[in-house]
Amino acid sequence: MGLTIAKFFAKFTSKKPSRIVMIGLDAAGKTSVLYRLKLGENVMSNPTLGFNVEEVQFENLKFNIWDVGGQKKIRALWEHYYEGCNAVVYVVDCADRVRIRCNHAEGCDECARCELAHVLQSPHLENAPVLILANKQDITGAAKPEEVARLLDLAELPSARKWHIQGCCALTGQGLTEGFRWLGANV
Ligand SMILES: Nc1nc2c(ncn2[C@@H]2O[C@H](COP(=O)(O)OP(=O)(O)O)[C@@H](O)[C@H]2O)c(=O)[nH]1
Ligand SMILES: [Mg+2]
Repeated sequence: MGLTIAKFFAKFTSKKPSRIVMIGLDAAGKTSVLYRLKLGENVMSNPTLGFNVEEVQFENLKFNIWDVGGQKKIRALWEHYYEGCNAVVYVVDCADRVRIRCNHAEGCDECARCELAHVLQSPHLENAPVLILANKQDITGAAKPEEVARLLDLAELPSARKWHIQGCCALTGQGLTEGFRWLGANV
């Protein structure tokens, strides 16, 4: 995994400063993915903004990570992190089927599907490719990537949006190389 991930990062770090936002519901596995990437120290965790954002800087590349979900009121604050963003990594807990998709006709601000839809409405993210990490594939009964794609309505995204769904396990790192390889090729 190391070499491919290194190549992926080289692609970013050779150019102007890059920004990736990694988001998802709480407990989806964002911090675990980051840890697996072994990018270095968690340089900042800032709860004073009204939400807790992890910031990891690796050479010229900056990762901002936070939990979406149940935070409708502070959504405007996220825009600051979306600005100049080159890519989105959206992490989904595939073992937590109840929270992948709500059954409210009018939507909600708690499930993975509705939150992704909100996030992608940001004008700053208009051209950003989206890597969806269908995490926790090691858990028996977890929804498979194809099913998650359906539950998230990915096929309904505008045709200009580049997206890719990748099954993975953040604990072992399985699938992360493939996922980030796609991202590297599509930024
Ligand atoms: N079985 C399993 N557990 C995972 C996986 N990824 C994360 N977890 C666990 O899920 C919990 C939440 O993970 P964390 O990375 O803190 O989620 P975050 O809130 O999105 O940052 C922790 O107990 C992790 O150990 C995975 O791929 N498989
Ligand atoms: Mg976390």
